[in-house]
Amino acid sequence: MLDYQKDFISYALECGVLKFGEFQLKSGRTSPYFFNTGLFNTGAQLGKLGQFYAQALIQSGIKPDILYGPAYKGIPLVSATSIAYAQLTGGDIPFAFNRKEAKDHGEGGSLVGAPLQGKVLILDDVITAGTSVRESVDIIKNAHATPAGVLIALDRQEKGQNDVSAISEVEDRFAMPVVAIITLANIIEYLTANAEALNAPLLLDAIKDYQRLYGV
Ligand code: OMP
Repeated sequence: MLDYQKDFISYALECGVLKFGEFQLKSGRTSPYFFNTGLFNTGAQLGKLGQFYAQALIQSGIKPDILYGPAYKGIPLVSATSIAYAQLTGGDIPFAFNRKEAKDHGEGGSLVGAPLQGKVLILDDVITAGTSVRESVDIIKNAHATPAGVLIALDRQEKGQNDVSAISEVEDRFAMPVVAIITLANIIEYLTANAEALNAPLLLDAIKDYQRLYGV
């Protein structure tokens, strides 16, 4: 695990973004942990979140022409990441996002920001079963641009609709990479290394039980 990944897990714990307990997921699964990026909800926290996304983008080697954030949660993500990327590298990547409802006056349309063209990197929060990526791919293709990858905060490393991982399903179906700042394996490594401080043995048992059911 790289230093920025370790720092990201510490920061997520500090901000209450990574929580342990019993959580009902969008997929209907009951999970012993939950990662809520919406709780990075102050200026300083969003600024730091953008830096973590920008570091993962640099680490991935992907060179997108534009960042795309699906409404609503993707909007602060593309904004914060593009600012952090410019600060870290001096590079300036345009960004765009969609409206949930198309506007029929003024500039019209459902896309806001830079023109959606060239290689588009989708920014999202978490992939569990992979349902939300499909909609973004459709929007990008309808704009005659090319989906070039997905950058997320956490890969939960779970099965998608079949027995393979949701991430591999997305990668195979859309022929593009999915890159995460951290994976569940990183969280397990972190808990194992900080076992005493975090009362981790019980958490690790619950996570391993969950992995036996849904993990890949
Ligand atoms: P899929 O669309 O099934 O991949 O689920 C991803 C969505 O689930 C995210 O965009 C979140 O709305 C939500 N989610 C989290 O934010 N954090 C988690 O740890 C788990 C989920 C989830 O419900 O699976």
